[in-house]
Amino acid sequence: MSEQPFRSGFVAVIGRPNVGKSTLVNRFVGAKVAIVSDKPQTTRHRIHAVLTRDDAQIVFVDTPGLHKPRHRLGEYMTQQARAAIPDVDVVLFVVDGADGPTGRDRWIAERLAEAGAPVLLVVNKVDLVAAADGAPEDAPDHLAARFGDARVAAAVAKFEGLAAFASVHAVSAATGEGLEALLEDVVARLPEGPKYFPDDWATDRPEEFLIAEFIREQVLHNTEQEVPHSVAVVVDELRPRPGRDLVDVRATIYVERESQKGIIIGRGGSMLKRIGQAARMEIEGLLGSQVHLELWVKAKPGWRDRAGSLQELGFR
Ligand SMILES: Nc1nc2c(ncn2[C@@H]2O[C@H](COP(=O)(O)OP(=O)(O)OP(=O)(O)O)[C@@H](O)[C@H]2O)c(=O)[nH]1
Ligand SMILES: [Mg+2]
Repeated sequence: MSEQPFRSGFVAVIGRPNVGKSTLVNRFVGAKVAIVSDKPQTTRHRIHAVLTRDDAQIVFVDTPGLHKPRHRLGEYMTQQARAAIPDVDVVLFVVDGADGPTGRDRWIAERLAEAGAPVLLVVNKVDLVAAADGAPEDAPDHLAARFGDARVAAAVAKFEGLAAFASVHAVSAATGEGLEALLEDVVARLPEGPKYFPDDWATDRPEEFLIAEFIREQVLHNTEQEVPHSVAVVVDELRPRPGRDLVDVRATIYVERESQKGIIIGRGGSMLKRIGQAARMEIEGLLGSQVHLELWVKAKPGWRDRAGSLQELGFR
């Protein structure tokens, strides 16, 4: 009996903002490696998320959504995403099955045509597609035969022609539907190779990064319009208390304008309290200990367009 080879490699997860890339990556690795929100442009950095199995190690590279940058931060984000495309073994092009294809989807599909690696079309949010009202549109026979649900087949049909994809999948990162088949397709395309990361690693990012992101996620969930996009979070201190199951975390929430400080703090500090409580629960889950979280709010005027400020806030 011949032994199965161990496969390993890098899988870039690419798409426009808000299509569900980070949700998908978290689901695959079974941990919260990347924060998620219903606001576009949630992810700002490239994040490696590692899934280790007996027969394979898959390193998913979550990326910021590709969009048209309006400031230096946006340029950094799209550069992070584009730089992930060369040198990977597989590209997952994630689209929102319930919305599109948009001009941005077409633009990305064209760019991906030049990727050296096979590009898999991942039509996400099929739970929303299947639940839609109205009569489904017609889909080509090969898709109608493969996808039991006529609405899902019609959604896939809209995207299938954007490029010459190596394969096509309809999934829901929210419910898990279609993810097993997608994962097996990905693993089969990886070369034989070593383990790049230890077995118990979920991400290459340090605890400070995840903690800052968990705090920013709560800001995203609790604020609207320009405020969520104007926020950056830096962990200033992470210190276990000697002899106790307690970690002190001090972090600063940066905003772009003095007026935004009031929004984050809220009446009588109520908003900051809500953000802090929710973030603390997540951080306690991550660290596996009790956490004392101290949050500060500071204005750093126009930081999204200033090279120096971006550097200070970790966008290097
Ligand atoms: N119904 C449904 N919602 C989903 C699914 N996948 C993601 N979402 C939601 O879509 C929104 C965006 O998800 P994210 O994972 O943050 O999307 P993203 O592509 O990483 O977004 P950016 O980081 O901004 O590029 C969130 O509200 C998710 O809960 C899905 O399969 N079904
Ligand atoms: Mg994301």
